[in-house]
Amino acid sequence: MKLTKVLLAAAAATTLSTAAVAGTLDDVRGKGFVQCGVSQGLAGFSNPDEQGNWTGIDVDVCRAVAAAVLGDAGKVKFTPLSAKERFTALQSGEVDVLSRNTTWTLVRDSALGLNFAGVNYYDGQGFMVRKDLGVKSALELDGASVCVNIGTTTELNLSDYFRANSMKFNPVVFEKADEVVAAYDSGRCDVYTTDQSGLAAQRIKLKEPNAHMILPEVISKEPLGPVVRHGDDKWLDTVKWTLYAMVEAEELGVTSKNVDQMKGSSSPNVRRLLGVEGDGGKNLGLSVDWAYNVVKQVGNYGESFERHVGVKTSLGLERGQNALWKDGGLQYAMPVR
Ligand SMILES: N[C@@H](CCC(=O)N[C@@H](CS)C(=O)NCC(=O)O)C(=O)O
Repeated sequence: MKLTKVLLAAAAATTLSTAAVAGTLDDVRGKGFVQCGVSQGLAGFSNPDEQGNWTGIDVDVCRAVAAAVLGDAGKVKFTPLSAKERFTALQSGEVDVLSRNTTWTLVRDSALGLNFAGVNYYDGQGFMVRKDLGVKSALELDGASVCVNIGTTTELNLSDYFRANSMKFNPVVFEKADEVVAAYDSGRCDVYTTDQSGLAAQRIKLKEPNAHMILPEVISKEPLGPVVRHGDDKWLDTVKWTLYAMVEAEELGVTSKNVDQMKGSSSPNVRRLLGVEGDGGKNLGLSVDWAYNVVKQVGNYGESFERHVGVKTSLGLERGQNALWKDGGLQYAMPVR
């Protein structure tokens, strides 16, 4: 009897919470902005300047969603979240979307009640050490102390990797990324481990970036992407197709600079993407120029990548796995038709 009551209460709670968050697309339209969960500051991904203006490829995903839904990429509010806080903030409805270098895993995509809308950066976990440690491979790290963020896949992969290679390590864990970096920089640990893009971003903050090196081993797959709540298919579609629109635009050669001329293109794919032909916007419950607004205001995927993390930025990352599929990479948009 008691158990039945508990189960009924749980079922009611689930129904209620699903109902409360079932219409994020409508909620966002109603309030006039997207509440976007981001990191507490990770260069190239989501980083505030002194005036509190956020930039980065994860920020661009939220700006692109605002452009698609509201016609204005500026209509985004940001909630900085630690790795540990991020999923609760999304589950509770504090944010509409989480766009925060978050790895797509089975547990997060199922048991946590969340859906990943795609991958905006394919990454993998690596290790950084001081050059004067004299180590050339991660396999020489037996007995090392390792600085790591709590609540991340990084922690789990770290322990898998050492166990699989019969090595021991001493974890030095913190909730805030800045604490992890400061601890590593002050010599409290021999090794700093996180996603490779994170190593590139955090290295800039070290007192002597050139005194450190990234070891060759990449020990995991870290497909990073935006996340929404289960039970909200329209919103999932919105975020998913916004990402695809950015990738498709790059593939079709549509950029923020030429998007107006491209509206006059004779290519059926370009015309459909930009709403000159077809019902793409209508089918998503968006305006006819949803993808035009994304490209015009935020840019295509390649533009966003080069602006924030590419070879000309302080992170200096190559496209690598994040090149378009036709250039040997993994970025591939489903057909916009
Ligand atoms: N991709 C991993 C790691 C994500 C993560 O939180 N990494 C740290 C270290 S780079 C971070 O983003 N810190 C930035 C912050 O907390 O502001 C995951 O999803 O668990």
